[in-house]
Amino acid sequence: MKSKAKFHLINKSFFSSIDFRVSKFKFIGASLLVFLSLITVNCSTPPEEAGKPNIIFIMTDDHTIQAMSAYGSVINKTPNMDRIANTGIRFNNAFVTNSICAPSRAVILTSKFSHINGVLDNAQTFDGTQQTFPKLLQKTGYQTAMVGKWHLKSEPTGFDYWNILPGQGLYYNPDFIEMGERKMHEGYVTDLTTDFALDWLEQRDEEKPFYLMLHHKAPHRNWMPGPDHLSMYDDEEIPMPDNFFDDYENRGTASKTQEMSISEIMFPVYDLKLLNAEPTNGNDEFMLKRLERMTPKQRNDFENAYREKNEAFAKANLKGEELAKWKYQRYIKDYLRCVASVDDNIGRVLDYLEQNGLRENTIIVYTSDQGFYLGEHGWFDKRFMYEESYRTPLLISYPEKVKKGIDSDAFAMNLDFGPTLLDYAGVEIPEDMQGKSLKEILDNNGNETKGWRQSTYYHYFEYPGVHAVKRHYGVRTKRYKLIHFYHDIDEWELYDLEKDPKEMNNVIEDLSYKEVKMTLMKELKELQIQYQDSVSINSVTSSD
Ligand code: SGN
Ligand code: CA
Repeated sequence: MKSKAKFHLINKSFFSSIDFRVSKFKFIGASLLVFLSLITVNCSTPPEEAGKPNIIFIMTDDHTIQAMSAYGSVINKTPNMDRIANTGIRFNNAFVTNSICAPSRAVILTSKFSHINGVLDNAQTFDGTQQTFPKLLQKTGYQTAMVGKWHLKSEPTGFDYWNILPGQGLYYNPDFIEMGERKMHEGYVTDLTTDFALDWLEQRDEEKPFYLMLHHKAPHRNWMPGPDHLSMYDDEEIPMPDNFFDDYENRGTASKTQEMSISEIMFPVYDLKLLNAEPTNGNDEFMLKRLERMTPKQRNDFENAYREKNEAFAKANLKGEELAKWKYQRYIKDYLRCVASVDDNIGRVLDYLEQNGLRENTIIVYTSDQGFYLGEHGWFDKRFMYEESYRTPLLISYPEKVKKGIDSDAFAMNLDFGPTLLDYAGVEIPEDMQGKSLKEILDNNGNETKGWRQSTYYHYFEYPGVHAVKRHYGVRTKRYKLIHFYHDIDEWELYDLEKDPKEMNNVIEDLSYKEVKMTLMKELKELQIQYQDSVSINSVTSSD
């Protein structure tokens, strides 16, 4: 207003200087505009204009690509996960470095292999003072939150807000620890985790970009379905993998001595929901305690859902293969029911983003802490470097910058998540991070860029331990996989994934693969040097 008045006061006698004054006014006006727009950028420009995307990192526990329609599942549909895939990229070859929960989480946070970040197995405590990518995002102005399963024993660091499940967490009426304070919440864990994440989004500072880690407990063992999915799949028979009755011929000792067999290892009450069976061990007792923790309605609905089916099972008196098939159906249906609840809740998050105009400028990552066996080789659980548990789902959507509905065969690793998100946030990627930013693959519409990695390295440590999977490390290329099982054995396995995608035939002794074997041994050593995994370099050298 003031400058406008001043402009009208310009006297004719100053005519000669009008041009100068007008341009001066223009200059002042323009400066004012620049100043005002700068203020606007600082105060109310949505993050997209400030160039920083919002990020939601959604991770499930033990969800595998065989149970995702985006990956061609023949056993279920996950329409909301498809919404992420259809608005972004699907990685066809995403792998973990150590297929187990806490280690995988530590790898993701640090972008460093387990032998460097210190979490080799589920028993170790994460050193939260070390560098993590959420800390780096927080330092550059992101508001950060971590909601759901954490499992790293130490308290989360690098988050403005955290609300986590203690340990593995419970499916019904779980405790959560919110910023150090432990409280029980009534409800189903997948719904509650989503509620807390949406509550945090709702109260966030809209002037700043956000980074949210939304970590579901589901579909982890013991696969307790939520109230909305208790009778889903009741009238269906889920197809079984054709190698369910694997006899492990042509494989090594590790496959024969594992304890992950659906037909042999599952506990009657805890895993199979034979709720009136005699408890056989601590897990079964634990399951009965979990029922007591439910509200009368929750318990009633849960018990009713299994009653008739369990009565029919008791009458049938199944034995041998028929019993194994029944166990598979019970297991897979409960697993898929848990997945269905995750999928519904992902839908709630996507709806929230859409309704609040946040979808375009929010990067959504969907992944799991590792893959899982859904009856392949007769197994449940993970740990092995075999395909089903070595792979992990990876979908990334970023409608504003990433082409929709594409896929990529490039080798991605969970080690890459941190560098990728830092890259998108415009934060320098620290040199000691061992992963690579996937942004260059996304920018290249999913096509491999020059010099992109052609092999991945793996190392699993939790042995002796639950499920008895022996320690091993290995290398995978596009066509082959070489694994060394060590510690209390010294056995090598080699698979030709093109001829034998289900890894049923170890060709390590086959002379026609001699050269392949030599090349892979060399590659393995190089990767161990690159990733500084010194313990195993020695063991490779000694058994070479
Ligand atoms: C528990 C489960 C195992 C599972 C580990 C690790 N047993 O010990 O089946 O492999 O967790 O899972 S249970 O009887 O307690 O359910 S992880 O995903 O956390 O690594
Ligand atoms: Ca897991």
